Amino acid sequence: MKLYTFEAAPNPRRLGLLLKHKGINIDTQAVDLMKKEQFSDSFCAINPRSTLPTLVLDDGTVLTDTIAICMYIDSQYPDKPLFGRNELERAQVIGRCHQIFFEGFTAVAEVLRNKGDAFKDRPLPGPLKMPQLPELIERGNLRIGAFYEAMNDEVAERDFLVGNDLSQADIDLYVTLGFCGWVKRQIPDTCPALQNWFTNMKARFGE
Ligand SMILES: N[C@@H](CCC(=O)N[C@@H](CS)C(=O)NCC(=O)O)C(=O)O
Repeated sequence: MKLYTFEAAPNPRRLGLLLKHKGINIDTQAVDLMKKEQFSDSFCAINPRSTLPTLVLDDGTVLTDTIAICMYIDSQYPDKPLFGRNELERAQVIGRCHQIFFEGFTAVAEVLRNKGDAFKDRPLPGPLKMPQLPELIERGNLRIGAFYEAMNDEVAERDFLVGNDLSQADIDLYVTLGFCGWVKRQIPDTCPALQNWFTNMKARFGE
């Protein structure tokens, strides 16, 4: 198995925290997104979508979506499971991960990638060239606000999003809240439960 990643980026971080939690070391090669190495011929030959993380299995199969990679590794290293302890919890974890990605993660990306030269012609990850749409920044910020409120309700009365233990859903929420900082958003004081949850999660990961 070989992992291509760039630790600082948020999708790679979702996987990185899974690996850290489980204490797994995988043969890893860094692909520097700051240097746009994801568009190099050598990496495009591995993953034409030019995104990270990318996992290549020993039989040559390539996985290019974070959730799929996390699920696969979790199944191969079943200690400290992060996708639930039964089928229902598994479905709930995947549901929450999908919600967090769609409602939170893509909202931040909308704000981040629709302005500035760093993402000029690249408002979406990958090789597709498109114009930035600055109108989406305001909407993205509104979506982030709604996401904070929704997640505050979720963690108001429990420590973990699913069941009684840490899951990938918690990791994804933690990473997404950190990603909000990239667009200068902080968890507002109207969401004290979420602030508290984030502080606890930060301590758990020693960050
Ligand atoms: N579908 C992929 C998307 C992953 C993704 O967007 N990764 C970002 C880093 S956080 C990336 O590789 N961006 C490359 C780019 O912006 O060109 C997934 O869910 O893992």
